[in-house]
Amino acid sequence: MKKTVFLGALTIAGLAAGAAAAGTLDDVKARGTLNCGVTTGLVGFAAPDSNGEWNGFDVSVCRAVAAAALGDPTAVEFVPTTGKTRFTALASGEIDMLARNTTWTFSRDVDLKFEFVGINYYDGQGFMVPRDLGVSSAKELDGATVCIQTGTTTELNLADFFRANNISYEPVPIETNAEAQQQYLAGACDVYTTDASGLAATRATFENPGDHVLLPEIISKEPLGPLVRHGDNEWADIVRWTLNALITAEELGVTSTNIAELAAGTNNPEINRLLGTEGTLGEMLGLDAEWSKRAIMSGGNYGEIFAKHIGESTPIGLARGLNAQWTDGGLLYSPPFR
Ligand SMILES: N[C@@H](CCC(=O)N[C@@H](CS)C(=O)NCC(=O)O)C(=O)O
Repeated sequence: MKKTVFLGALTIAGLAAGAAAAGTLDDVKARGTLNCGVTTGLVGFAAPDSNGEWNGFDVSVCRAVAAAALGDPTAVEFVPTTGKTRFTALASGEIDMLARNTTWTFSRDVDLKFEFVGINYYDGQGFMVPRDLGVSSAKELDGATVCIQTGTTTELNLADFFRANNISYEPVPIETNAEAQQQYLAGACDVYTTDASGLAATRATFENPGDHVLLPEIISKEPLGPLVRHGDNEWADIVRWTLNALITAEELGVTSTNIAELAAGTNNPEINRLLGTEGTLGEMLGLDAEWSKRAIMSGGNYGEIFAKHIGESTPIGLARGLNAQWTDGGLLYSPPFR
């Protein structure tokens, strides 16, 4: 008897915890804005323009989710976070999602209790040095001072790499990319190490980008993607399938230019399901039929977003590489819209 009462109490406690964690979509709708955690500023990925409007590859994911869930890609409150503050901001409920070059790791998922809903950029950690340092490999960096952002995976990878190669370094800990850039250009560190995409984005803002080289070593896997808290699967589904909609749209050739025409109906059933003219996928998510159409219209499909903000025709100049569609030899592969 006692045992039954005890179990009953536990079940109720469990349900209460579940209820407290759930309901992010309702909160977002009641508020009328999505609180999206981004970086403090990394041009190409997330940074305010001269009008104070946030723009970039990661920002586009926030806008797509706002378009899907609220019907308005501008209904986003961008919350700048550092490598250190991002996880508390998400865990505490200050933000509804984090879209900030954050690496999906075991401990962030299991220990910090976050759910990575997918990968929007397959990256790895690299090194940047001034060209006149005359270094051509990271293995030549014995005794170097290294600017490194605290609270990041890159801090741990750096230690591993130097230890494995029997060389030493002196860390110069910094909190934001702006600070890293300043310290590096002032010569406070010989090397700046972070995600290779972050290095390319940072170098692109230098007065003389050609004076700095990215070394050939990529020392880690940094699968970057948006994340939410554990405990609200319905919300996680919305963020996950919004990202998948952007990826699938590129695979199926749905672009910001032809979407209006395709949304009138096509003879490709998956395009029709994606755009809501066939099936009830939107309803299953607790949204309307046009959720993903709005998400894609907010900034284009994945390929359009990549090309506009960080691609080869931008100063950042990143090749698609691993981030090409699986049909083009890359790793981007959305599960089917069915
Ligand atoms: N992917 C790594 C590193 C992420 C990171 O902090 N990147 C820096 C350098 S690219 C950044 O985004 N800085 C922007 C900022 O300081 O707000 C992680 O998840 O720990």
